[in-house]
Amino acid sequence: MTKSALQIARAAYQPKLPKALKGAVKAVEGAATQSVADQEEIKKLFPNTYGMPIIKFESGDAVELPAINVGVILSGGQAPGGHNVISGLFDGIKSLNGDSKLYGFILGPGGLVDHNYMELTGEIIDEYRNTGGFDIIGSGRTKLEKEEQFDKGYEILKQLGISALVIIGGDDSNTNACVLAEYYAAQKYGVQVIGCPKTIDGDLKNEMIETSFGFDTACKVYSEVIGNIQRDCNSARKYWHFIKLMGRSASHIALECALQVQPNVCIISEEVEAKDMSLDDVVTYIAQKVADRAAEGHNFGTVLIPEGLVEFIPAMKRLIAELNDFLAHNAEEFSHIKKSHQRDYITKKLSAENAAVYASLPEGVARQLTLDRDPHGNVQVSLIETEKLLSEMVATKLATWQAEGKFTGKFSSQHHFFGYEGRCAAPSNYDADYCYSLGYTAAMLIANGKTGYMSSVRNTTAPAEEWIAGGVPITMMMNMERRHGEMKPVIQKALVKLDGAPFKTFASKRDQWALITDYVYPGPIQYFGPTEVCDQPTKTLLLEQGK
Ligand code: FBP
Repeated sequence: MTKSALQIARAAYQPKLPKALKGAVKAVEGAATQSVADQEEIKKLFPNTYGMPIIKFESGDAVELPAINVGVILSGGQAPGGHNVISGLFDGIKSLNGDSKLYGFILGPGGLVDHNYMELTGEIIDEYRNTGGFDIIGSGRTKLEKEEQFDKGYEILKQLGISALVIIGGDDSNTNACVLAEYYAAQKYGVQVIGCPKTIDGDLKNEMIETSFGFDTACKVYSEVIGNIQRDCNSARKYWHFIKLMGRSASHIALECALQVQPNVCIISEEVEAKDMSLDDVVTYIAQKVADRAAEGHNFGTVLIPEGLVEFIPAMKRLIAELNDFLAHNAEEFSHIKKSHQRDYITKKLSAENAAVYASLPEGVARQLTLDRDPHGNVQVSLIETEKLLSEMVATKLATWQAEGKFTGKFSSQHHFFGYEGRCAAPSNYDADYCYSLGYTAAMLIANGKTGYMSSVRNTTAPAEEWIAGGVPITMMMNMERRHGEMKPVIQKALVKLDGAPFKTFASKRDQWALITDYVYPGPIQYFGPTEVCDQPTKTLLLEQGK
């Protein structure tokens, strides 16, 4: 494999670990926990893994432990730092007993079910330390939810002598990890299951999970390129750039990038929903900012749009919910409808209110809403070209205003979608350290016999020495939600809080950023250099922690 100079230098980086993980550890148990909502139902569904205590690791006495075999799965979308979770896990189990072995299941949860695996030796691990991507074993979106899959998985775990499985994934994958942990505990299979919080979207977080890994690096990559676009935009002064940012549900990425680059406009889906805004309200809001800047002689600007926006516009959300339910139950019938008749067919099946909204959508958007779901039943929002939809609608509105004499400027747009560019970036120092610690912590949870836990590393705005490592029962994060037309126990998604410090800071500045040109150009992630340049966490995390 040919390597870049940075790759070679970066391979030698030694991720920082919390002080408590540097030698032998002991697990300190906190009080019993309960789920965030629907306690009775969740307790009934998880009799073996409900109510367990929060775990915190502290320095302890060295104990001789037998060698263990551990399996690891990367699940869902890529996020910078996955390889460091695996190297932390590897180093963790080796620190417990040098004969321990790590097996990786290939291409996500499907690898477990299909018995597709490889042993991850020290040599392989060393090739991937501090690198981006999930290519060490690949990732996939197969949903692990059926007992046949669990049993098929158990066959290979038993064959390889694996007594613990680590699932690195987002909220859906960790929900499945918990269901699997419960099932293996109920069957007394002797296999522990531990989750690790991954997703660039940043929406798997709570009191005990400060952030999901990958969010830090991905936002820094997007902010770098948005900054570059802003400088181009401020040099040519002739384009409005409509920039869609990944984040299929929550707007954390858009908000963090806005805090980093100070764009002219940033839409936050959660606010759109709270204010019950229609698509036309969003378009009018953007068009007004364009008109206001034009009045100052500025016919250029930047607009950040979260990927999941359409699902947060209440009327669209109701439509999508009905479409999800309908398509979940009628997928077979729908697949036989000719493409040219699909729109008519769907319109006839929907309730009157939703049919009217559906009929009003441009052809392309309407079609995208009925395309294949992902295995979790979600609309594939990354396929909806919201940046083009909005800029076209803004252009139409401005043309009307021009005819009425309310707009005298020029409007010319460019479109961008940043998502895949950031998901496999070389992890920032923050993600490199955080991920390594998450993996190492998972090893310690396994050593302490835990199952149904998520690896948790907290206090991460302080120096790594002071980070707090431990575990949090996954059932604690659960509530009941409607999925595929049925009520299911799932981890509650963390959306942008409108009363939280990150949003409030943005809201207090946005009118100023809209009118005057006050762009910030963050530049590329730095891996070597002064700590204030290399080790900064996200603004979101700093603000959430009152820093
Ligand atoms: P995860 O939630 O699995 O981490 O994936 C997040 C994400 O990057 C979203 O931001 C995006 O909508 C989606 O994955 C794209 O999925 P795919 O890689 O399947 O195109």
